[in-house]
Amino acid sequence: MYMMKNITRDGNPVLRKQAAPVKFPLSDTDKQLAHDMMEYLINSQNPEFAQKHHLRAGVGLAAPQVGISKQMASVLVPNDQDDDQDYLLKITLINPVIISNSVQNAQLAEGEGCLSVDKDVPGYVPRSARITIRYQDFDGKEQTLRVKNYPAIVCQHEIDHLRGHLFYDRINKNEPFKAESGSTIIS
Ligand code: 4LI
Ligand code: NI
Repeated sequence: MYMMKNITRDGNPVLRKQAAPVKFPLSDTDKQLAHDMMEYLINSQNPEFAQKHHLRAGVGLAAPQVGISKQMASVLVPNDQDDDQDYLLKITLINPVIISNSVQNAQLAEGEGCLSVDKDVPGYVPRSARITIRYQDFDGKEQTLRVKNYPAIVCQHEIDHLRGHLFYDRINKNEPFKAESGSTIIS
């Protein structure tokens, strides 16, 4: 089970590397990795568990964030309501590629946080409002996923991790809260 001590922090070179493609059939180690990343997200979103074990809550976790430079990331976006079982998006992306982006951008009103970045970096992180992702499932089968708004932002943040990018790379240094006209601000 992953804990905060297992999460790599900004400054660790693994976070700046392009991650390697995952090979199929999945090894038992890779299956375990997928399971453990999703488990971290579930645990981190459980208020009692998270408080007891000092887990920082997350909706996405990429393999480089647990020190493994492979193209695998888990996303667990809860529903707006507090239905504990129901998720807006629960997925493990393997070898994901964004194959199309909307022209329209979107950003989180409160900026982005990252389990690997301990300091707050204020500012909008402009991303595509809608994306189409090609990825492989656990069986190695190619899948296509279309997502928009918050889940799309989370997926882009996680895929960035697989390319060695961190969210603050995308914040406008001079005008951190400048939004492109017509872009969506998600709150
Ligand atoms: C508790 C239980 C306010 C500040 C609002 C918390 C269950 C920030 C937002 C959560 C912000 C859950 C989140 C991300 C932001 C901010 C991630 C709380 C966990 C909100 C997820 C990857 C960016 C994702 C919306 C600096 C660790 N997550 N908030 N950004 N939530 N969470 N990101 N932004 N301002 N980061 O952080 O998992 S994409 Cl679900
Ligand atoms: Ni992150």
